[in-house]
Amino acid sequence: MKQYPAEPYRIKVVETPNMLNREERFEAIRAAGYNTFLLKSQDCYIDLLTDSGTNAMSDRQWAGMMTGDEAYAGSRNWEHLEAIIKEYFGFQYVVPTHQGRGAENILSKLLIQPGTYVPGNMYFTTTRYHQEANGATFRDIVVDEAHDPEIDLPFKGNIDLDKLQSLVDEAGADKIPYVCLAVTVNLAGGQPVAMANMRAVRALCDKHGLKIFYDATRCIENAYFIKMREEGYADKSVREIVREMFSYADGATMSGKKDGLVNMGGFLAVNDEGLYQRAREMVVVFEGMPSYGGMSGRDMEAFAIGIRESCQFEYIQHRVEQVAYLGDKLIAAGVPVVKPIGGHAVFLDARQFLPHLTQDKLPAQSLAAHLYMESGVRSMERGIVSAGRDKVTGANHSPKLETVRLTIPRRVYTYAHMDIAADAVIKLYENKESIRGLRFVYEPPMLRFFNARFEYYD
Ligand code: PLI
Repeated sequence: MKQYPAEPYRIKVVETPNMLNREERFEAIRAAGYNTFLLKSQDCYIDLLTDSGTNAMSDRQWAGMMTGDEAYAGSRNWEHLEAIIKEYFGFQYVVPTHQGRGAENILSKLLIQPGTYVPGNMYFTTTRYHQEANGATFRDIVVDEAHDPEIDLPFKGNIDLDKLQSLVDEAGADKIPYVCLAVTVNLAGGQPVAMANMRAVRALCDKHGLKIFYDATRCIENAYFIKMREEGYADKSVREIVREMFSYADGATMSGKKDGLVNMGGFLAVNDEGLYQRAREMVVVFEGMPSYGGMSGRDMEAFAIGIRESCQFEYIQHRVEQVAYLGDKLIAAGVPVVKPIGGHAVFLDARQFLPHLTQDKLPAQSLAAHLYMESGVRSMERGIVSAGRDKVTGANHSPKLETVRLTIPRRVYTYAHMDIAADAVIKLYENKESIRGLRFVYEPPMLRFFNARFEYYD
């Protein structure tokens, strides 16, 4: 039997959530319009909504927070964070932002002209929003296999070079402000990109004079997969792998709230001095001074320490293997999930889970609501609701992947929590016929999944 690594930490502070009974949970989700985003945190026994900003920080990070220099300008914590980012990622210039989407906003505003195309290895909600809000069309250039939950490949987040070449042929390189390469690919299931693919994308982009910006949000998890799966990397440290990954990029946006092991923070890093100057000018409009960008001094200190901790092998091994533990349990019970299990979450395949519901009945949204009702485990829809509407035609995007994401916060839960979550899903799977479809009663125009409300069909 596979051995899963024990927690490489001791628990020093605990938080006690409410444990609502079934009736109370039914009332809570009804009041939330059957949208798990609108539940109260206190009402969720095991909160697997997201791994974003939900990390438990270490004693060293908390100690670092006490050294927060909250000056309006020139905070020493920024100097620390900037130095760490340059050292670990290898970029020459860094602009801090309050979180990932702050960096996406600045990058998109600076580089995108209306009528252009931004190719990427699958969309992410906020990333695509900023690209499209600035007049670009997003083009999905991830390998086809990423859209198939059944196909089990080690690097399902790879870019399909032929798709990228086709876009260059069709639109022209001058209509592509940059290629967006995400490590890992969140909505494909947390799937990694191989180093060989990054190298090949770089070579193709060099041929056409294209820039590449990484979405570095879960890059440490990606590096761990490279170490474990890609030939030639077993003896390299996670830190060395991270450094090589980013050597193929012109810059990166990062949400520190995931692999940065903090609750808030982000950055935009670039190598082009002119672009950096323009980003510094823009950050003061949207985020704050270039020495804090929306973060407090203490946040920046915790972020600097978090980046270092995230590259420790014992930490990242446990993090990824704990996610695999939950996924392996579900697979063993025959529950349909996206394969292979990715770095940050287990994605239930709602199409197969609820074959009696067509996609317009919002099966993943309904499954997430039911999982909460039955168990107090909060998850998130990642299907048609999250995908939103086409910005030109207004029609729903209909992603092939209709999923519910069980996202594991870092250093927060134990294997026993994973057991409870797995048992709840398995029980639901045994009673799946009783799950009905949902419809919108309130649909916000942008990023609708956050605030939408639903009701059940009779
Ligand atoms: O939530 P932000 O603004 O710090 O980061 C935005 C963001 C960018 N890229 C990727 C791949 C993400 O996953 C991401 C945020 N993800 C969230 C909130 C999530 O729940 O997955």
